[in-house]
Amino acid sequence: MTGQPQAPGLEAFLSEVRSALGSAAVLNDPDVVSGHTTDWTRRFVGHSPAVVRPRDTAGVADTIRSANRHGVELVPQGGNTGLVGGSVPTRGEVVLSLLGLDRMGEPDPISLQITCGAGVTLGALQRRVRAHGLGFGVDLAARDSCTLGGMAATNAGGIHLVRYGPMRNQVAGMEAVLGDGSVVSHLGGLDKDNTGYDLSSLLTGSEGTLGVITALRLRLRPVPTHRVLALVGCPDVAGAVELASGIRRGLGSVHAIEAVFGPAMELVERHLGRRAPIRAEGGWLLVEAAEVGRDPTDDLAGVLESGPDWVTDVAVATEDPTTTRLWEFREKLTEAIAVTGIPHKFDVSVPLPRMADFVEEVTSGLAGQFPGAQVYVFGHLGDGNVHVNVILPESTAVETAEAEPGPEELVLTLAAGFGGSISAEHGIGTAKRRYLPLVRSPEEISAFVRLKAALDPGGTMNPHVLLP
Ligand code: FAD
Ligand code: 2HG
Ligand code: ZN
Repeated sequence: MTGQPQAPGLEAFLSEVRSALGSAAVLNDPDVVSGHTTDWTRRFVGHSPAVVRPRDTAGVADTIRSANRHGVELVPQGGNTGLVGGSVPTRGEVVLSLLGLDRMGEPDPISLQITCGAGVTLGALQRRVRAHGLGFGVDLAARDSCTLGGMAATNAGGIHLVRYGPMRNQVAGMEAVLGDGSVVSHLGGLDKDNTGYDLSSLLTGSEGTLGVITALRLRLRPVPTHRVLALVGCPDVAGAVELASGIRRGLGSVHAIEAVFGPAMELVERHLGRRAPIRAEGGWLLVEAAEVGRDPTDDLAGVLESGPDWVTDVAVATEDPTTTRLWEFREKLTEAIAVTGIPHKFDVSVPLPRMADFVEEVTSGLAGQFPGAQVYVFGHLGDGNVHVNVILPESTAVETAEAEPGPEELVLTLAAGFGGSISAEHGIGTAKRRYLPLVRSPEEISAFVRLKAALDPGGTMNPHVLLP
């Protein structure tokens, strides 16, 4: 806990919230609060006087209105699996935990939709709809902790984006409490509805800066009955890109195109205690095809056979546990990095034709500027999105990204210079807010500021996140 001043109205706020929500909704035992003040990577360690945990939308609205009255800043938090420091109170804000909003409706087999509270985890949703032969379009390794509200707030991507798009494409309706305390609800789930501004889309990806998402109407997908996964060894990044592009062009049932490059594979192999079934010079591509009622194995084999001549070494899986064990060489990377050190994480996207040059320049640039740094590159190659993780020889925990400026300048400037984005999926958070002007014009940032002022006039909601 640092000596930063707390809002003068803090005690009045907490007492008002206790009266409105019940005293059990305000947690201030330091041991409990500390569980909410460090991010998943352990890089961002904040502090907070209390965690407020409402159980319904009215409780969220009461909390936000009271925070406005007393000048208290709030950090919305779901599963706290975000990777850019956006869900932790880096400046002593009160944490508004949404985990209590965990009600889940029944899946509607006609519209293929479901309504869920924002605090429902992705894993709980997957389990609920699976019994009905349905699945969800976004899947990611943090599934048992991350919440649907947090995923919408970050517009999460994940491993099936190449098939179903990001979280925004799954949202058919939303209920939210805006920063001024007003409740906006549009949960009808109509696929066609051109009646003005799309507030659900605006709040998706807003990282808790405009309001709190309290419930979601979500699109569901039929669970593929047939899946086939191939691990392909590639000579280099350019080869992996060439193959990924051929698969995007030629495989209608494509379900995932993921890549793991050199040292990242060695790291995850050490972490898992086993080696990938095939060796490769430069990298590995994991390609999944999936369909309902039809086996896409021959289609996948066909597209690989008509690919580059060097495609010779391929490991294939069609059933668990082999499929899961193969996926782990990609999915367990974040965990493998976390046990190795405190990383600086980047989730950049670059136009695919320039990807190989970007990976070459970023790895050689990092080696030159940060001797001894461990650099791991992997990601959603089919989407033009790679994750660059950098563990500096002496990485430390910090309150704000400014306290330990590391490779951000190099990696983000390079990505922007290649015509890419400084965030393809995790968002800007506190980690990258200084760098937003690299990819957004002054006019765009000014529009962002005016939107925030309109929906959150008191500057209550995550005021130190996203905007520079
Ligand atoms: P939190 O971390 O609690 O919050 C994230 C942001 O959303 C914060 O700014 C917070 O203030 C805001 N927020 C949270 N809930 C709400 C709400 N109800 N209303 C308004 N704002 C809210 N991301 C990807 O995109 N693709 C991946 O493949 C992926 N894989 C991951 C794998 C691992 C192992 C981990 C740890 C993380 C991964 N992530 C990935 C990152 C992360 O963004 C997602 O896990 C998820 O979107 C965050 O959900 P959460 O509930 O934990 O949100
Ligand atoms: C993934 O794709 C996640 O696995 C996390 O987005 C990436 O650990 C990372 O950098
Ligand atoms: Zn990712």
